[in-house]
Amino acid sequence: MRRQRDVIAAATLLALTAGCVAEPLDAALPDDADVLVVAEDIFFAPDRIEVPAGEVVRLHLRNDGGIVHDLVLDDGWESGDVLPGQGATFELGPRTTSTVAWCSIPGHRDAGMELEIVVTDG
Ligand SMILES: [Cu+2]
Repeated sequence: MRRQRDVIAAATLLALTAGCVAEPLDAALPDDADVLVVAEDIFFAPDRIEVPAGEVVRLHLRNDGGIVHDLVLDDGWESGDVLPGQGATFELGPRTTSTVAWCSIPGHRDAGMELEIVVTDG
C-alpha cells in the first residue's frame, strides 16, 4: 500500500513537472497531509470535507487551476496564496464547530469557491 502511494506521488510529481495541469483530478495525498482539497477554476474539489472534533487536521491544498487561489476562514485562518500547479499543507483546527471556508481572491467566493468543513464526533 505504502509503495503504491509512493508510485502515485511520483507520477503526480512527473505530471506537475511536465506542466500538465489538464489531467483529471487524482486522489494523490502527500505523506504530510490528512486530507486533500484541490482548487480548480473555479471551485474546490471536494467542496465538503469532514474533520474530527478537537483534532488538528493537516489539509493539503493543491492548485490544479490556471490562476492563484487561497483558502480562508472567518476566524482569521488563511492559507496564503497557492500558485497554479503548486500545493501546500496547512494545519487546520482543532475545530469544534462546522464552518465554511472560501477563496478570498476577489470574485471567487461569489463564483462558488466555498469549502464546507463539517466537524464530526472525534
Ligand atoms: Cu480562487
